[in-house]
Amino acid sequence: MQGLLNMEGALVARDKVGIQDFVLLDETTETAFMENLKKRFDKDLIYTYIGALVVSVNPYKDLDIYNSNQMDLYMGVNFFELPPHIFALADTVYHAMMLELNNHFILISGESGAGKTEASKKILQYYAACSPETDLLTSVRDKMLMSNPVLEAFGNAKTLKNDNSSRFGKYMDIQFNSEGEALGGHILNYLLEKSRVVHQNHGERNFHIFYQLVEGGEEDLLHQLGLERDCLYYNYLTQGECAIMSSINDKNDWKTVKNALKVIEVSESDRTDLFGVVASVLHLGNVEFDPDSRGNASLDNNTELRWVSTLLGVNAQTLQEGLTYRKIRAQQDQVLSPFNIDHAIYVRDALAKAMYGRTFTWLVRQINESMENKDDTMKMVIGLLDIYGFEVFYVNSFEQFCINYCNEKLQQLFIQLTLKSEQEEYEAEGIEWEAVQFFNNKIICDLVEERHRGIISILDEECLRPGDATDLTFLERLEEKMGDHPHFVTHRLADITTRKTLDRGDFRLLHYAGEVTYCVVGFLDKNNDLLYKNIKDLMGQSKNAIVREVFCNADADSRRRPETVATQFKSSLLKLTESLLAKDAWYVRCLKSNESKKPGVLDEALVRHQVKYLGLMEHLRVRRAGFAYRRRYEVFLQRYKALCPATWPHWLGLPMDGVQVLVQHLGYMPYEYKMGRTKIFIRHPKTLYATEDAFERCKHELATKLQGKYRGY
Ligand code: AD9
Ligand code: MG
Repeated sequence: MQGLLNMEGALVARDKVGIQDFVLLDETTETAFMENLKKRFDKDLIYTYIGALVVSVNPYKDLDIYNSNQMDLYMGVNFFELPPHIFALADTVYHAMMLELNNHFILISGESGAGKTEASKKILQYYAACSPETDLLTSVRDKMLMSNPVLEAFGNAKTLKNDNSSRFGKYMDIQFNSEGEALGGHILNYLLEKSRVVHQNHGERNFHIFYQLVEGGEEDLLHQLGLERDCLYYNYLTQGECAIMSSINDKNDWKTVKNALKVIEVSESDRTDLFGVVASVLHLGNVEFDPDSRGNASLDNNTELRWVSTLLGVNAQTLQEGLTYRKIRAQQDQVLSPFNIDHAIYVRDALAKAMYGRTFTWLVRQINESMENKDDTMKMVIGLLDIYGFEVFYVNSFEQFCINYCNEKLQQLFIQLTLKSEQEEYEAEGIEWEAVQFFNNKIICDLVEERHRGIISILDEECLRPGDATDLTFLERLEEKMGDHPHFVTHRLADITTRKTLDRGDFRLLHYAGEVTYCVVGFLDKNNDLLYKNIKDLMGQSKNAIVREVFCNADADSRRRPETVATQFKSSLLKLTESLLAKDAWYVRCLKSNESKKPGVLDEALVRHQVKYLGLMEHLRVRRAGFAYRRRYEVFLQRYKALCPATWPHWLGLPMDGVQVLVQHLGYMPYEYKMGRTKIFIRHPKTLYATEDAFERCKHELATKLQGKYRGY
């Protein structure tokens, strides 16, 4: 499958619509690559292959290529027989799984707004469409599909890069039995960007669900939740100054989400509690503190606070105390230590973030329970990885640091697997080959994650250090320990290395995908993610079942200091990588066509940059430097045996010997090919073109002869 193209299609198509597989380009230059990509994009052909890898360019317009006819067209058809498509990949992975009876995963990568989530939805839809129509399978299928609108409502938001940006990472296993029927699914979620609940940058929104509820919620529901039908009324919804967006239909989306929650079997009472949490967060955001005579935070008879206490079923007085005082044990007595206003706001926001973040995890658990494969016949999985893409904003904080670190890890995985698998195949087949130089981003992964020396370790040390640790002391530690690292820059070195100045509170990382300047403000707090015990205890007694559950369970062992956010994230990525390495990998590389989300516009400089950092040229060179094509002897012989009298119509010896006779007859020069243990390896596509042309002529002659024969009858 990974080898031969349907040459007929490719040759005919060559000039009109560009080449369907970059491996077939005459030259492997970036210019040739870009020309081909653009030629195809201008014809709305957004998919092109590099061997079995799918390159996808975001068209920013709806193309009629995902309908059920198209799905039918691609089902069970050889990868290269039809024009490149995400369905062709989905189908091929499925058939590889059925043939080899093993586990696979599809890694979808690309920067924010490149089309990863859309691609992953298309793949899921394809598998859903493949599955037979029995009651059980239909119900599992619907749940898998409906998990998307729910998770997107709670986990996606408008950012400057993408109106529907994933603010959490998602890995989904689709589980199949040995008959190839999809029996269930399981989702792992990674680090939700909780800070968005309480703060959004200009031009960005909070998570979709808040606007959906306020805009679309039924009158009596809003009444019950004490909400106004006005997004502008809520502090947590208006900081980005774009609560209402013409490109997003919150009212309609609300209906979809409500229906989807029913499909994934969230009970009526859980739905009530869930909306209760969403509404409580909105009310909390409107809780404002007044200074008392000493300038400390006070809250008297606050309506919003009363709503929070009603919706969560917690004592209003205790909640008020929790937001304005801290109880400190001094010898035998308890002393109340009042908060100043900033501190009270900090505690309020911490509660809102914790409540929302934990509820999101609860929701993923619900979805998993509903998609669980109850019948114990699961044999194989296809995993879909759709994680937040690399992002660079004007101001980048802890969240971008985590997101971009995650993208470094995925790039590292891609490098390991593509190089590894290629080398392994040559080794297994006993073929010598010439290695292609890659930029190996391991050095950046190490810079971030190395034990005791990486940025995360230094951050953790500062978080744990008693006394005067601040974001700035963290930056000083970084400067001490990383000062001369080639991918790390601070203001002291900025002028020399990049000739760009940096503020005192910034550091810059030279990521594989470009340089990003991070502002350290908030790093320690966000990494610690602390919530006072009295607030946690209060939430653990909530009458809202979801809140009670998520605050009781999560902190069962409250004596141990919880792992920091970055360390938890690092461990979860490590676990993910390990689990992926045990599966067969397939890739979709998504490219963002332009920054302004315009349909049909391809910004060449922007796309060229992505092609570069995603390593697409190197991948292409690896596919060709070695050998562009490889095919099992049996298959090669079967296709071309008519070209040689000694192999036509039957070759009775070993397929390998037959291929040797055949290629000698065709005049292949020794440097053009190599004979492996089970496959023939052909160095350059041109050799294959010539063979394919000869095959075409031969077919034509045969057909003419046959026609003549029939005419003679
Ligand atoms: V992020 O890292 O989550 O911020 P993604 O997931 O890479 O990002 P997404 O799939 O959400 O990007 O795509 C962004 C937008 O581009 C979508 O909302 C669509 O409007 C548009 N898009 C992406 N892919 C396609 C497509 N195949 N056809 C049409 C598309 N529009
Ligand atoms: Mg996404």
